[in-house]
Amino acid sequence: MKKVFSRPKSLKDMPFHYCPGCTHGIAHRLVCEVIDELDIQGVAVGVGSVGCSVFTMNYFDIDMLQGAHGRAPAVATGIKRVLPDRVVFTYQGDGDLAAIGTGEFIHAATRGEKITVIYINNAVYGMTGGQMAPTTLMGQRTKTTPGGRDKDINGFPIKVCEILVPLEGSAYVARVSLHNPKSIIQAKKAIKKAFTVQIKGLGFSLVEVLSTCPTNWSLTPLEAVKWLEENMIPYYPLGEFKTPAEVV
Ligand SMILES: Cc1ncc(C[n+]2csc(CCOP(=O)(O)OP(=O)(O)O)c2C)c(N)n1
Ligand code: SF4
Repeated sequence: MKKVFSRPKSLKDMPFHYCPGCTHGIAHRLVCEVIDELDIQGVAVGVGSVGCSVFTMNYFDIDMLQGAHGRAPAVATGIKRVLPDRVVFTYQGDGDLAAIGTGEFIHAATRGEKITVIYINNAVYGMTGGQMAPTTLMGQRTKTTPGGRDKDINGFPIKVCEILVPLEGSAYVARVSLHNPKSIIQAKKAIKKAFTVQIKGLGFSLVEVLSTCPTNWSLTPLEAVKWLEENMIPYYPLGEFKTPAEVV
């Protein structure tokens, strides 16, 4: 019988703890498929963040460390400088990366650290119960913006990719989404490119992955992917913002 589905080698046989319809699990699988295809399971080192994805070390069958909240790029920098032959990446939520960790990713990028950041943007703090994140959309209701995000009170949502593009140390910057199969295939291509940029020693790479949080958006899984497509993509346009000539 033809085998049509199997688990990536680098993804442990362990049920995800994520809520139904959460796309963290898809993002995990894509990272592991890329690790397998690039044959880097033995040299890949992941740095987990604090947030719903805090248990990444339970899922990725590679060397994993846990950074303090927001500090994963600093931890990854240390690992990569000591062990330059490793392929080092962080896996961070938007609260982790774009709130408490704002200084970390910007400085890692501007230094041109040869690390890869997988940045999961679900427009909310998932783990702590749905408070506003720096990425929460204008008008979006959260636990701390019950009347909707208001620019006069909360400011504007942060566009991480657009911040990184002008920095000379950033080599590859892309934004992808997980709302349908076509976009998932594109997301995997971007993650593979980001790792390839690191392997070729070309500098800092980041892939922003638009993700769902049906639980804190108070939507069903199906409504959540539609909400992402209709509300997040217009504000966070998809695409490759910066690609080195060496990696087309
Ligand atoms: C120093 C510190 N401040 C605050 C927290 C509380 N905290 C834990 S996870 C989190 C936000 C997580 O949101 P995000 O990074 O968007 O990830 P998600 O849960 O949505 O995947 C916060 C504020 C903490 N653990 N440590
Ligand atoms: S709270 Fe949101 S981000 Fe966290 S596991 Fe549930 S759906 Fe995913």
